[in-house]
Amino acid sequence: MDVAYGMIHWMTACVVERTRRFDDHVSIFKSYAINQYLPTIVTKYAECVHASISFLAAVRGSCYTSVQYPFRPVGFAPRPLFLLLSTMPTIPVIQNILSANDQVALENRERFFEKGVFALNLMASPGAGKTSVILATSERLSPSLRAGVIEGDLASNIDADKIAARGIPVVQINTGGGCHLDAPMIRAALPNLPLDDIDLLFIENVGNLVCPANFQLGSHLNVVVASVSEGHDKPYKYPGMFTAADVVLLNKADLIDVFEFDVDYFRRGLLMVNESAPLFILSCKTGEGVDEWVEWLHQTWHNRERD
Ligand SMILES: Nc1nc2c(ncn2[C@@H]2O[C@H](COP(=O)(O)OP(=O)(O)OP(=O)(O)O)[C@@H](O)[C@H]2O)c(=O)[nH]1
Ligand SMILES: [Mg+2]
Repeated sequence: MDVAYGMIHWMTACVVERTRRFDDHVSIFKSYAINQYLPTIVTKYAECVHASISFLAAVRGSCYTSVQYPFRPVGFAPRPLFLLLSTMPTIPVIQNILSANDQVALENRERFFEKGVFALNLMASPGAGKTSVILATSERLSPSLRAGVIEGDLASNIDADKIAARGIPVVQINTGGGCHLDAPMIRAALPNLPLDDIDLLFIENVGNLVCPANFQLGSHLNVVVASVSEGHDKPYKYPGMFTAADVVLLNKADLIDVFEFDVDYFRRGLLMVNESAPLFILSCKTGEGVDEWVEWLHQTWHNRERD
């Protein structure tokens, strides 16, 4: 009996350990899949993992659950209590949040369609140059394209003031600690912009290379701004963000020599996660490369799908 119990104990431990590794794969897969609009599949996949772990833990009488649950009990617990905890449906809540956000994102997209607005979601690390890109781009836009801006920051109006000083309509969203913008925030900001007088809407997301990529805003184009001073390894370390990009701008090209930035290494990392996003190497400080990016933006605007 002891031997049989020992075998079950050992096998359970092995499977749980494998499942934990499996959980890592779930996390990686989830970050890609959410970007590809597949939260439902991910949820089902993760639910299977959750159910397997719960069952094994129930057999063993201890509390093995996924490390991602904040309420995870540790050590041993009475089996009825554990069974109650292990059956709590946590992951579907994530699905609901994402679907609710995506629903509002669709409404935002409809609003943009009604008003003939083409929206860009600019995402980057803090200080990579999002505001500088907006300023440099809007300066070079053809006079027939009128710009507007939504600024997203944790706090302050600093960026909005810079944009307003150029005479561009702008709304500041302060997330009060939130690490990304979401679709309801954009919906709340839109009535404060003269959408009838805007053709291109720049949405500067909160400086962060992780969260913003997971939340649809209703925009047409994801613009990821990397910068030389962050180092050439960012596409390898933050694949989710670069996977979500429709176009990548490598800013601060004037600092390439100073930082011994390996452009080929950066480009290879980008190609590994995203083969389709064009890369523009530019400097908002010197103006180098900005015209090429703006030319591409004009072409993309002309070829845009009227959805
Ligand atoms: N050398 C150099 N500095 C730049 C360039 N572009 C922007 N900067 C500087 O980088 C700093 C940050 O630029 P921002 O445009 O404010 O960056 P941001 O991404 O909007 O920053 P947050 O909104 O704080 O996340 C500023 O001091 C800019 O002057 C560039 O091409 N070269
Ligand atoms: Mg900024």
